Amino acid sequence: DENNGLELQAGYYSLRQIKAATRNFHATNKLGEGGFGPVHKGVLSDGTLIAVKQLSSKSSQGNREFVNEIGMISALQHPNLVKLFGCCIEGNQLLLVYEYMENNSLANALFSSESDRLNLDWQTRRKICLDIAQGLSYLHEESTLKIVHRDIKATNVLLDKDLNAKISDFGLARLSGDDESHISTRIAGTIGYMAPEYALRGYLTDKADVYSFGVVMLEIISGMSNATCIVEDDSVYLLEWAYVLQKQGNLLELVDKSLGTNCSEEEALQMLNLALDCTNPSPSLRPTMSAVVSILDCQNSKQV
Ligand code: ACK
Repeated sequence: DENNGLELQAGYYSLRQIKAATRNFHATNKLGEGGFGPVHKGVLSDGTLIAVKQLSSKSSQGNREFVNEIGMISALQHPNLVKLFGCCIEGNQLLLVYEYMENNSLANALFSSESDRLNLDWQTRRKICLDIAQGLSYLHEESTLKIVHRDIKATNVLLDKDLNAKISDFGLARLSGDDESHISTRIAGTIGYMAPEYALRGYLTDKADVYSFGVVMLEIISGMSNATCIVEDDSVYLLEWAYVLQKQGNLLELVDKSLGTNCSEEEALQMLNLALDCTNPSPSLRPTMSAVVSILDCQNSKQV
């Protein structure tokens, strides 16, 4: 039934297949630590590259998030969401199998040490913003399930070989339901990316994702991580600094210096102001993700 959004579209893998693909979770195939546990790279017998997420801690919370992720992502299909190929539940192993994203996370591309960092030009950065916005707009408005991701941040955006951006990590995603809002009893997300009304009062709507998206946009434009942004010996969140610069009329100071003349000041200002609109303290004054898509789409097509 096509309208049954919860139908499992993903496949099933045996532990034997996964062990063969990852050379028994060999250390050299380890991509990193995810929210649940380690993530390994693998190659299936037909040559398809995969990323395997393993649930290591056996906490009930971890289990819940893991099962939540399977349920959510298997019902979702969009070019800007990381594709779940399938899962493996065998013995005490819980594994999720994803398409492999050659260029790892956006955080890695922007903030890692010199050798690992990618040189992303302005056009690519703008396209990455548009990709994330399209993925979120789908989650909020177009998917059969209306979903709030709740943990949008640069580490949860992955880049494929052509630098297309896709949203990953649906462990904390929630159905936004029919009513406008929902008061959460357990606040989960990442400090520095969480919308104030959600962090302080548990008030959760899709506008919480819009806020996190605004923070990620600032990171993309500045090449600085929100969590570790250091300004003049003080540790200040990138977002706070952006508001100070906006007041002083110096917002352009935020633009990554390595971009040089690669972007026009007018366009950079438009993007920076859009990012700050997304982080408006009042959720109702933030744009919807589909409005953000229209604005970015328009800029993107002017250039190409
Ligand atoms: O920034 P990274 O190198 O990219 O480190 C994290 C790590 O695993 C823990 O999440 C990487 N990762 C996660 N999912 C994938 C995937 N589908 N393809 C490639 N790398 C992935 C992520």
